[in-house]
Amino acid sequence: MTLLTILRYPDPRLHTVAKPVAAVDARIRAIARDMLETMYEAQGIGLAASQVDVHERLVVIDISEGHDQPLVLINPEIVWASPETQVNDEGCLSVPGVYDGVQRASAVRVQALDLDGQLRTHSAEGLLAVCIQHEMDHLMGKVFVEYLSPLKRNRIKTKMIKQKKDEERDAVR
Ligand code: GNR
Ligand code: NI
Repeated sequence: MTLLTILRYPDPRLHTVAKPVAAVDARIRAIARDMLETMYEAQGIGLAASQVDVHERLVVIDISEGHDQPLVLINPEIVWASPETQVNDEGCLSVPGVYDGVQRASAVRVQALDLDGQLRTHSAEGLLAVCIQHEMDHLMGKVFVEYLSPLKRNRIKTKMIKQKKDEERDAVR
């Protein structure tokens, strides 16, 4: 069992654009497994490889209560998005303690390889649709706070830097 370190905003590495996964092999399966463990431990519903400093197009999601419906999306592409949009409060493991509204497509259809390298299509609405779009933004180097106003974003940045300093001070005490 390997827990990975989740990068925290405003770490510049979060803005790296991920490359496609070249082959669904043992290395990718191991990263996906570690990402799922890391996501469950952090009590998140999704995690993009970018957040653990792996810049390949891979995300894991599980919106189930029982943590028993893991979804691994490799080289995901949104092939359809509803014209209808919805504003939902979002949070992010890379921006702990911050929640704010983001407008996104209400429903999406996404094509992705699974852990067997099979191309599959998933239709999603509600929280799953939100999560898929949030994770795919990470792969493009985008964090949800970038949808907020510059004022809010700067306040968040300051809060995150202060949080980190406080933690570092606690760690040496
Ligand atoms: O755990 C998470 N919860 C969440 C809630 C609303 C909208 C999106 C998310 S994703 C987030 C985990 C995360 O940071 N994934 O990148
Ligand atoms: Ni996130």
